[in-house]
Amino acid sequence: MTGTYTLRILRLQCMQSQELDGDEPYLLMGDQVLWTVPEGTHMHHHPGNDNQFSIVDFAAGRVMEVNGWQEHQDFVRGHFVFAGLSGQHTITLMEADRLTSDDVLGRTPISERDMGRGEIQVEFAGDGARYLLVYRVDPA
Ligand SMILES: [Ca+2]
Repeated sequence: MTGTYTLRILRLQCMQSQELDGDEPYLLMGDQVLWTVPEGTHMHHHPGNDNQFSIVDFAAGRVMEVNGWQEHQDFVRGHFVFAGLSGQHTITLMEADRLTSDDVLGRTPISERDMGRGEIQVEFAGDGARYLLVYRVDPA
């Protein structure tokens, strides 16, 4: 098990938000923050205003809002592609809370065993929320 691989994080979809007005999720690899919901916005399964979106498309840099796809603010192209990884890494979806400690919504291990599986969908269902993370693992 000495191969290296490339992880591409493709999409994050909110199927059920934890909070009525939407969540403040963020993604970690190990303890490194990969992505965090833009300031002042929330993820919600049924966006009702311009501050809410249901899907992040990390490949195209857009989010699904109430009026359809919109540009992801402060998007950095290529930021969600991680080449030359080896061994096992853990992706964690967290949900930030202002008054209490942040919630872990779910975790998934990434390794070279995921190569060649195409788009991998993992459902995170923790603390009353339900999210779908889509990624792929390719040879480095
Ligand atoms: Ca929250």
